[in-house]
Amino acid sequence: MPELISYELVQDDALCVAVLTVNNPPVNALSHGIRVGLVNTISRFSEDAQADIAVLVGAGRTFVAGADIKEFGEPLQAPDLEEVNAALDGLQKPIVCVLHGTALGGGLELALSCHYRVALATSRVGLPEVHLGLIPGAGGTQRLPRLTGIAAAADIISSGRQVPAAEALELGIIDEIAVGSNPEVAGIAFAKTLVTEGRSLRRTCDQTDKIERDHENSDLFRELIETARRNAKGQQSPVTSVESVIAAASLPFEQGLIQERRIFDALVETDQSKALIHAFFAEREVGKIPELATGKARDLNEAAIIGGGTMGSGIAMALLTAGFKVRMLERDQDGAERGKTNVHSLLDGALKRGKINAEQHTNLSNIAFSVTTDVSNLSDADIIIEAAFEDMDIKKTLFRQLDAHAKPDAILASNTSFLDIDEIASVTSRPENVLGLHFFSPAHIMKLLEIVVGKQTSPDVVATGFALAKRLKKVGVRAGVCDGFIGNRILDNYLNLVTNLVEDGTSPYDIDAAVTSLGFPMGPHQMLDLAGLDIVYANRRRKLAAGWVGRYSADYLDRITQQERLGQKTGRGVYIYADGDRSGQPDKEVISILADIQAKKDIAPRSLRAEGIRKRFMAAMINEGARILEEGIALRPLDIDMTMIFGFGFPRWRGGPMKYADLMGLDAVLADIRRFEEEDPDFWSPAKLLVDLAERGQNFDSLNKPSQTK
Ligand code: T1G
Repeated sequence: MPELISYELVQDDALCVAVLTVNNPPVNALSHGIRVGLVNTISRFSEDAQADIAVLVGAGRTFVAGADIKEFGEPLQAPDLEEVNAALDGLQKPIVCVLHGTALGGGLELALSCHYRVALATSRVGLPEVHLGLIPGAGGTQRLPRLTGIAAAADIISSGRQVPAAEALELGIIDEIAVGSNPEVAGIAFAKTLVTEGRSLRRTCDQTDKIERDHENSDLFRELIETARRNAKGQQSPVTSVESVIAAASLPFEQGLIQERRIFDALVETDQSKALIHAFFAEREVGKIPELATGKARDLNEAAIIGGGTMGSGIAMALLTAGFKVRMLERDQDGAERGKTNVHSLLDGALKRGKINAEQHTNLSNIAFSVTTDVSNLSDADIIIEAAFEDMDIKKTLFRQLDAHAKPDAILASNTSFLDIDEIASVTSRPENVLGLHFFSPAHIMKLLEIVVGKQTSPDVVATGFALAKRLKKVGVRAGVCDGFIGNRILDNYLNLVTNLVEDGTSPYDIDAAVTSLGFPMGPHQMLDLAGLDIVYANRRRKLAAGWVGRYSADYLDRITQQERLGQKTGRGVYIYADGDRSGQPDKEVISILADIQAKKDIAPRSLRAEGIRKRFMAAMINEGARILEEGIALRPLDIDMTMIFGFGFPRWRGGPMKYADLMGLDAVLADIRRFEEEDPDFWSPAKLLVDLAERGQNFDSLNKPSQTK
């Protein structure tokens, strides 16, 4: 087993350089063994009379990318990272750190404790601990502001963003951008320059001119806190991270470290941090599905899209920017022109925002993308994604045609948001090559991609779906076949709840306010107005025609929709949208429509307070999620969490509905549902899985077993 930290003396002319290399693939995470190795090799360098100067580098694709998150929640084994950094601070000989790849979190903190920092041109640095509900816990909030000043440090730490090398140089985080791509060579070259120029130790903790400059700037501090609070949208650690940075301007270094560690230790215990760490690992685990054990992803280069409407053009855009050649089929010339215009306007927007350059814009618009009305022109496509009207007969007709013209191993996918993939596959000669690829609008922006696996879909095709998601930089989630798969099924369920609560007397505007207070970007009625009330109206009509079971209480939405008030696109829906105002104002007419309906149905309106709305809203999602798990539509609870976070605005710092349930305690969730069941037994029967887990004292996370495909 290679050494975790290697120590090698390199003689370069008169200079003897100790090269310390961190070797812990894949990202050189600072596990306990690495921390022990670092303390030992730092002390070895200190005592090695031969070594004039040291260079610290990471082996493999990146310098240290942070503490080992897998160790969180375990008892901390000494030395902790701050002890390693203190050992660096204690050195009497200079040490240079070379950054490459992504030097993040504890990795950057380690580098900040070295005397000098050199970065390869393509490297990026950052302190992303807030994405885990934490703050830097090994001096980052005290050392970074000493190099950059308070404002830049607050921005970098509270946003958790990655800083490109050029900006890091400008801010004073690094001293030089190295030429070439070999960290050790770059480090030795820089070390030689240091010695030639007679530059010696330069401890970061001793650099105080920038924090002294900011010392009394209370206006700046207030503004930094307010900015962090506004951007955090209810998450705690971005705000406390700024408080820790600001403390660097007034506290001596050692006291600043103590305060930082106190804040860090408190945050580790919070539900927000547990939820965010869950989301971090779930986002990587969700792509590990059983089919990968046998399935082999096919090469995809040429894609075809059926339909040039909003979804079809969004999917085409996602494929084009991921390097695919894309041919769009529309039924006639007008449709083809419309589809072409839609895609070209998306490309123009990307050019305007600097996402693509002029050359890419020309190539994508005129070479990579084309439209046709002749289905025989799709015979070269490796994958064909149908994004036509949501009608089963239309889809079946299309899939018969595609099956007749597509090449034998072409994959045929439907972007349907709820229709039965098995029924669609049944009209083709290749059901093993058929699956659902459910994109979310706007398809070139939303990260969620539900990969709907039919009874006969082959493992190769499933594996190809996940490889496509990765290539599109989306989060692929495996879903079984049912009405609405995972996300829309949960959405349907909580919209049902919402319309029940509104008809029973809770204002739609109170519902939205309560839901946004949970951390959602918008409430259900704001979301309906954005999507278009006609979309869900059609869905309700379809379900009523199919024999909807349960209480129907969306009359108020039907009445609004039937008045052609479809939401933002018509300037009026549940809310009124004055010109250009996308936030919307409550509409008295909606309240009178509700009063009229309640009078007609002899309902004595009973309004819920915010807490009652929040509890019901979350419990509905958890209960339907448990049913989706019971039926095997979702593989694991984490798949449901990823779906709701990446497709439906569930706040990441709550971890998704199933993690939220675990943090609440399944007993408490079940008690809520039993109470609600007394009010409305129709809607609130608790899922059997939830009851079983609660009775066994287990939680949903116990079902997130490590993937079968390591
Ligand atoms: N600890 C443990 N495992 C990690 C890890 C980490 N910090 N980072 C990545 N992995 C695993 C990951 O789970 C996956 O495992 C594999 O490495 C490849 O990752 C004291 C307390 C570095 C940008 O938050 O942002 O330092 O699935 O698929 O797309 O103040 O990983 O293969 O089994 O993401 O190339 C701060 C988190 C920690 C960085 C690479 N650092 N990592 O992205 O690969 S807290 C972070 C990332 C901290 C200090 C505090 C990304 C990446 P598997 P990947 P990638």
